[in-house]
Amino acid sequence: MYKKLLTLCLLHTDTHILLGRKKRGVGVGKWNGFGGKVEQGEKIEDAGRREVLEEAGIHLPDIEKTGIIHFEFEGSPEIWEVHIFRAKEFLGDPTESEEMEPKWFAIDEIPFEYMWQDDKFWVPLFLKGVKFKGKFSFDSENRLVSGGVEEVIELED
Ligand code: 8OG
Repeated sequence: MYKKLLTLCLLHTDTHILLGRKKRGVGVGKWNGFGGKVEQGEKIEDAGRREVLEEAGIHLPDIEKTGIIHFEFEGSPEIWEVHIFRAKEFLGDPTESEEMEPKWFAIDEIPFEYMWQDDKFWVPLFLKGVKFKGKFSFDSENRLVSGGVEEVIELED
């Protein structure tokens, strides 16, 4: 098994979260937070900030790690380790990029049916403000097969 490190950042106000509709690549058409692969030698947190700047034109002075989720895909030797961050402060207005079309969603109108299938299990913990860890498995057609998340006290870097 080989581990691929990724980030996912969700901007969050008291009433809304910022999502982007993916315009290309893995998960095209789905609403998601902003993120991607951590580059060689890059700090995970810096990778998250970089992706939000590239994909939505927003600068994040401070982000907080809230979750780590492992994803397995049937037939693939890779485990994707996604580090999930919350940002409550941000500079700039969301701007469409080649990768993402950003939009604010009210917290009670999050479009779970147009998001990755595991999101409905962990986004409520994210919104509750607790830290969490999880693991999900997908089949070869990208359907969720099993998995879950649990609240934790601490997360490693
Ligand atoms: O570089 P690229 O955009 O392809 O990276 C994939 C992004 O999708 C990255 O931010 C991590 C994120 N991501 C997964 N799996 C899942 C998932 O199951 N749910 C959500 N919300 N995001 C995911 O790789």
